[in-house]
Amino acid sequence: MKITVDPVTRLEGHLKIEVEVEGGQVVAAWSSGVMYRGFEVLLKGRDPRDAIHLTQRICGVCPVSHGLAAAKAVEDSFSYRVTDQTRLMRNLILGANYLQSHLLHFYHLAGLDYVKGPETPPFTPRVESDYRLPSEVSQAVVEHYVKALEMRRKAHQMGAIFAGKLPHLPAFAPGGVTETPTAEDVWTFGRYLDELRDFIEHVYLPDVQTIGQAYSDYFQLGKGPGNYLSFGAFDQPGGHLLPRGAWIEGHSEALDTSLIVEQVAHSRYEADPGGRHPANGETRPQLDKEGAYSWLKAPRYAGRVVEVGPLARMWISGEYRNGTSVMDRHVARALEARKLAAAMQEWLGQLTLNRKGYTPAQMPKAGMGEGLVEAPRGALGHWLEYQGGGISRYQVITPTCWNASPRDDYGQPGALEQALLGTPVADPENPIELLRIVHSFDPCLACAVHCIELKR
Ligand code: NFE
Repeated sequence: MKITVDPVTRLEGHLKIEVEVEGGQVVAAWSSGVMYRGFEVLLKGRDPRDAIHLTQRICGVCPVSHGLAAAKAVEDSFSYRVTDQTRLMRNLILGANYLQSHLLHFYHLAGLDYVKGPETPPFTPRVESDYRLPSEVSQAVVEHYVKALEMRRKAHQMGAIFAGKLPHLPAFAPGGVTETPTAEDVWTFGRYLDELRDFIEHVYLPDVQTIGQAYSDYFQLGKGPGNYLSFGAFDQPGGHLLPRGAWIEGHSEALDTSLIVEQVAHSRYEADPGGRHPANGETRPQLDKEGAYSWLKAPRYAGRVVEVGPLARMWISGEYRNGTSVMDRHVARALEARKLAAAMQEWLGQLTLNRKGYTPAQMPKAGMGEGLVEAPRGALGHWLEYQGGGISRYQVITPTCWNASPRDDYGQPGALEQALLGTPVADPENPIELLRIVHSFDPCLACAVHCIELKR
C-alpha cells in the first residue's frame, strides 16, 4: 500500500512524503518539495550587495546564515578579509540564531512526536503516537516546551543586539557588521547567554536523554547514508569551531567544493543531463516535466548522497560517532548547542568595546564568489557572479536540499528517502514512525522552495 503525508507538519515550509509499504515495512520512499523558490531568478540584474538582504527572506528561521553566506560570496569575489572584530560579531549573531533554532527544533517541532501535549490546539489535531513517558515526565517536558519559547525570544534578542534586528537583520554588509558593541550590549548579551546555557545544560540535554532512553529503538531507525558534509562555521584563527570537511565511505576528507554537482532528472527543472556545479548553475523551472516529483534539485558530493546538519558536523569533528539514526541526530544537535554556547562566552570576552565591526569595502564592477557557511540545518552555499555592477548568476544550495533531495540522474534516492527505507509502520493511519524520521533531519522546505500553484 501507499502512504502519503502531505503536508508533513511541524517543519518549516511544505514537504510531501510518499512511501510504499510491503509486509509492514517501507520498501520505497519519495520526498517532494512542493513549492518553487526562484530567488536565483529575481536576483538577476541587482546590485550584489542586495543579495545579503534579499536572500535572508528565503527563510525566517535561518536568515542569519543566508545573509552571511551572501556577504561571504560578495567578499570572496574580491578576496576581502574581515577584521577580528567582525569575525567575533558574526560568530555571536550566528551563534544566537543556532541556539534558538536547535531549541525550536527539539521542543516545538520534533518533541511532540514523543510527548503527549494537552488536548487543545495547537497540540491537537495530531498523529497519535505510542507515547511512552509517564504522565508527570510528559507534563514536565510540555512545561519546557513553553519555557523554550521564552528562551528562543531571548536568543533572538541576543542576535538583535549586534545585528540591529531579527529575523532579517540589516547589519550585514561586505566589510563587516554595521554595529559597534558597547559595554551595555556585551553585558545584556552575556546575561541572556547565561540563561540559555543553564537551560541547555539542565533542561534540554536531560530531556533529550529522557526521550532517548524511552525511545531507544530510534537509535536503530532512520539511518542516513553514512556520508557527511560540512562547509565549516564560526570562523576562528586557522579554521572553524564547527569544522569544514567530508566523511565519505568511512573516511575523512578535506572539503573540495569542485566536487559538488546539482542534478535535475527528477526535479521540476529543464533537463540538464549530468547536472552542473552551482557556479555554473541554472534555474529554469518546468512545472509539468515527466518523471519529476520535487522542486528541490539533487545536490551530490563526489557523486555521493551525503547527509548534512549537526550529526554530520559532530561526526566530521570526531566528537560524536555513535550512529546515524533518528536519536543520534537529536543527541548530536543538543551536544552541539552546549559546545557552541560555551564558545560564544569566549568570543564575547574577546570583543573590543566601542570598536566598529565594519570597514567600508570598495567593490569592483565584476566578479565571482563562493559563500560557504553551516546553517543550523547544515551546509549552505551561495554562488555569485556579477558584471557591470549587476548580478548575472546566483545559485543557493540549502541544507534541506542536500537532505530532502529527490532521486538524482542515476536514480540514487536522497538522504531522507534512504532513511525511510525498511521502517516498520505499525498503523498506516498514524504513521508516526515516518514523522519521527522526517523530523529528525529538521527539514526546512521554506529554505529549499517557495511558490505554489493552486489548482481550484
Ligand atoms: Ni529555513 Fe535553513 C537552516 C538554511 S535549511 S532553516 O538551517 O539555509 O534548508
